[in-house]
Amino acid sequence: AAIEFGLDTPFDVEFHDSIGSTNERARELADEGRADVAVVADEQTAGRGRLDRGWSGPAGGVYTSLLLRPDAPPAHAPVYTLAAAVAVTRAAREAGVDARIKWPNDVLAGGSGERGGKKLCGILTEMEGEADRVAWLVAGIGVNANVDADALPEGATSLQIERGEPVDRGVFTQRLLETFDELRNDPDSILEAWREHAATLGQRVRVDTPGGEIVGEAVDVAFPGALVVETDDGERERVTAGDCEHLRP
Ligand code: BT5
Repeated sequence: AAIEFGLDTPFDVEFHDSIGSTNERARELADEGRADVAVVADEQTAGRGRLDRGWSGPAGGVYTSLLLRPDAPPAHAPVYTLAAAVAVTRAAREAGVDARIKWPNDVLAGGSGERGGKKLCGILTEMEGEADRVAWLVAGIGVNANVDADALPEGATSLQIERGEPVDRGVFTQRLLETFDELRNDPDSILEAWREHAATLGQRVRVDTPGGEIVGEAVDVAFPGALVVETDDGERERVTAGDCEHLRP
């Protein structure tokens, strides 16, 4: 079922009923020299997560990849993941769903509210740099929208499950794109909004980083997207990448 867009969006929207991966399509468009395109699909058959993991893409989702050409150094790429998480969270909240952000790239809802709930959305940001500048950047956003629990992996939820009825995906996607567009050139607002909606801050966390495991309390987020963790010996560490688990206190 096509997603109906009623209004103009800040991006050129390319809609697909079914596609392998919207991130792959956005890369092709990058090679063609395009910018500010949102590839949107109803179903994804070969969706990708981070670290060679997969992403289930049953029909009824909102799978979108935003192709950007920001005037920024490659090191700033993580801030676009934060912006995408904020945009999804705001659009989900406007649809009546109590969504929260889990560092670095998830949006959660429902479940056991205390630790943030189940996975509603995952984000995969990819880019290519040219010397000290981003050539193109793709923010890939997978939202379980009008999808039933039996089409999703364990630990996942959807907007439909949380609301008890389907969401208007046109309105949802429109709001997501608008919010992302408002935030994308304003890192201070991105960080501020991220803190406001974070599930991770204040939690005891274990982060698996390329350099080893870090355990402590997540106390802040820092530009361009690091999690600041206070370890048990009182040190503050900035974690730039890794998988994060919310632990019971
Ligand atoms: C992510 O990876 O969460 C990033 C997912 C990005 C998907 C979007 S869809 C549009 C664009 N095009 C793409 O091809 N990709 C992007 P990661 O943090 O590695 O989490 C992946 C894990 O989430 C999997 O190993 C599963 O455990 C779980 N998972 C898979 N599908 C899911 C779903 N639909 N809902 C919730 N969890 C899921």
